[in-house]
Amino acid sequence: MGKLRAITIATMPFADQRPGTSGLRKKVEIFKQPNYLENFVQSIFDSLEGFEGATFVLGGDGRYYNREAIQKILKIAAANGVGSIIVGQSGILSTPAVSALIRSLKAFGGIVLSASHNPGGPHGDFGVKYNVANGGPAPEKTTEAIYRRTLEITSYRVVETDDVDIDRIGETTIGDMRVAIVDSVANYQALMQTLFDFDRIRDAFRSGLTLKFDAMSAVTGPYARAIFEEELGARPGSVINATPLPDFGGHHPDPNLVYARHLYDLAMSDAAPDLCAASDGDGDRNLIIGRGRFVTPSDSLAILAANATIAPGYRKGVAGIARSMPTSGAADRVAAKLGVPLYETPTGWKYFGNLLDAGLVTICGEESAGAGSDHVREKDGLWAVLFWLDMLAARKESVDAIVRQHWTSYGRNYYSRHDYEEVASDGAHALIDALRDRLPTHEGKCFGGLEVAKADDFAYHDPVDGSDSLHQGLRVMFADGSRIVYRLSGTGTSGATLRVYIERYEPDPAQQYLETQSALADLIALSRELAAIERYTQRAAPSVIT
Ligand code: VG1
Ligand code: CO
Repeated sequence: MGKLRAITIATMPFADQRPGTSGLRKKVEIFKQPNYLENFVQSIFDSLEGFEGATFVLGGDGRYYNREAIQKILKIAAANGVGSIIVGQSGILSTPAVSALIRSLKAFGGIVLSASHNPGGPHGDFGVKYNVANGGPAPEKTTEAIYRRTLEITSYRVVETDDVDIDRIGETTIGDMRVAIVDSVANYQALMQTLFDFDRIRDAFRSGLTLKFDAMSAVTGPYARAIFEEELGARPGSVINATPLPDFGGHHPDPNLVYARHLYDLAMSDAAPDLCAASDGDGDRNLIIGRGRFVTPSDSLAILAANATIAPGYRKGVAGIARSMPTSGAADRVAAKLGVPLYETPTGWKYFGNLLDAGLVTICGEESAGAGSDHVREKDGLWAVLFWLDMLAARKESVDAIVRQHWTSYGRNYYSRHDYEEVASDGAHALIDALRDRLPTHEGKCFGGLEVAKADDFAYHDPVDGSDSLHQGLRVMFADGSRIVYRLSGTGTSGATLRVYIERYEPDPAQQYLETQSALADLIALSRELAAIERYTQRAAPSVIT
């Protein structure tokens, strides 16, 4: 039994602790400041009510500072009257696995330690996110309450005691709090078995289906090994970079065409397996590339929704589909054909939670490589890969054939995101402010033959709890269905990142096989001109194109 102490926070005020799109993300150096993490964690407990004696889940993606943070959080939790904490072995839990555990255990909430797809290591990023009882990220009103508390608290409570051995599965106590170290994979794996036809996928692997999954030295390695190789029989070596490393082996664990270029190159080569896939730092994103065919996340969402009844978990069909506003309209066409509602939400997974809880939607996704369903309340990288594997096994067709058939039936939404990373914050905000002011004057005008049908600052009214979220991105929508969207990232940790989303709908099958950037060339040029991007950011071209 350790000693309970209240420690005065002497080093206030800290750098801003307002959570962004996905929790609090900062440089490791900032998190390591004395009392910084403690301040935020105490603020979480101060903002919650009625959790005394309750169960929480705790784990992270294994990045640098994960282990230290876990020890600190355990001691603060014990001092605040938490009943039990369930911790993934060695501190490892993917974001969807935390969500699944919270739901299975009917826990009060959970804490996810990750900065997702941002680089790790001593000079990389760290992050803390609080998830609520439905397994999803805390809603805005909770994160705002936590933030307000970080500004006023003066001390935190902690039990002074030895560190817990988090590498050994088993139970111990800190003060009156039970600490259970559990297998990081088992609960999640059992959930996946209920959703997909594992026998069918196993047969497909036995008959020669090939997979290359890159865990990017991040959290999904142990999950992917256990599920793809050990349980489903994918050839040994199908999973690469499978050991979670504190600095992700120096890689940027963002599974996109820039940071997972080698997978793209493999998929386009003669040695291509049937499916190349990857996930990000914390396991909630997915990259899907078939032999000779990259699947955009927006298309992947639409295709999964259109084929949902193939998988045992979705045999009854989907109640509705939700997508974040910047995600392409491909899913809208599927929803229309299925006769189910389509919800358009702001960027960030937390907005899907209410829709899923209320049973209004079954499948949701974002253009940023996130897809998921009502099985958890986070996006889920391995779930998406398993869904594609099950679809390949059931349809016995290639990824390319499935995508081409989809475009023939529904039309193709050419889509690309242009990111201007780490630009000066003042310039980026000035760009958005100026554009917002000009938006109404654009309506009805023509730019290079394209007529602006509508231009607005996206606002979302939550149909379940009635809350409103304003200023969620500037949209310029053209009469032919094309669209340009501008917003600032809420997950970056240095300067500002301007994201520009460009989309054009092509119903004509003869025009569906252009190279994406060429197909969008006019709109891309217009996106720069309309917002005077170079003038405000001093950048003539984006730093990342996906
Ligand atoms: C980005 C993506 C967004 C995603 C968020 C968290 O946010 O655009 O779609 O939900 O990251 O993803 P932003 O504000 O930087 O655009 V994860 O995998 O980083 O938790
Ligand atoms: Co992530």
